[in-house]
Amino acid sequence: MSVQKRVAAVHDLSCVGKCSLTAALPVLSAAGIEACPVPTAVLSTHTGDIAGFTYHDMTEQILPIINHWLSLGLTFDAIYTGYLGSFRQLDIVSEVIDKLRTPENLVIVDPVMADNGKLYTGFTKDFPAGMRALCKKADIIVPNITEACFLLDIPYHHGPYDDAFIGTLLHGLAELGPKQIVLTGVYPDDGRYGAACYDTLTDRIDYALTGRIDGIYHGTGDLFASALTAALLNGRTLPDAAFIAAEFIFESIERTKAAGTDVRFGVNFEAGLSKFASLFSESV
Ligand code: PXL
Repeated sequence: MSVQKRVAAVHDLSCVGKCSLTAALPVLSAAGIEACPVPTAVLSTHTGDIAGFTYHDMTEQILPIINHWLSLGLTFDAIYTGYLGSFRQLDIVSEVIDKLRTPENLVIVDPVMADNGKLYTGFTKDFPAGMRALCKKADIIVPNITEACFLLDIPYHHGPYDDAFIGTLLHGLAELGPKQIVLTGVYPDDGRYGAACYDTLTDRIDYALTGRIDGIYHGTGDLFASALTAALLNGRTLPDAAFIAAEFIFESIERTKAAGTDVRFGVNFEAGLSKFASLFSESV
């Protein structure tokens, strides 16, 4: 048995909605990884299409949490960041990366800020420029198409997306600095949906596609990035990890669509966790 992997997961805690930490922690745990949360904020729900959510900022706690961990001599196999609510948090999380980074560990930045052509509630037009700076520090970034367009300051359009457009986004994002990019929300036609991966070392683009189910399903970007991180830390290649994550999300959406539940409250990924865990049962 190998030494258990440990991840610092820097996201908000939306108590209802199955996104950010409530997605990251169970998915990483199911894959045998110790997931250590750094909550950036505590909300009653996520902010998408839900009025009246509460929001408690946790900015002042972030560096004290990290400093305590460092004083204990803890090390992390990955630093995985998601939803950050302010420019100050972007600066602080950049400092967190500097503090926790080692020559061996992986820095995965999910530049959570937008979807379906629009910035999320509460994000200002200048936020993508700040997020661009954080992406420079990442080994891997996991934007959706809308976030990619905001990061590159190019106009968003609905899909289907051809290879040329996907290639332009992936190459543009690589110029920001990360070594690997996994672009989500990619669909070459109405029947297929998933991600496109670009590895700057091999200069290869690989697609990880499943079937396509119409609709907007909250939290699936966070679930995808969490499953990707879990698979990578279990030694999978980038395209294999992207495919594992794409299939995990597709099956979660399929289940949710069949159940007919309110999609604002997230997808049923929990029923897929034991299958997901079984993919890694030999490596943990
Ligand atoms: O799923 C991304 C996300 C994360 N955290 C919060 C959000 C959203 C998307 O709306 O509101 C608080």
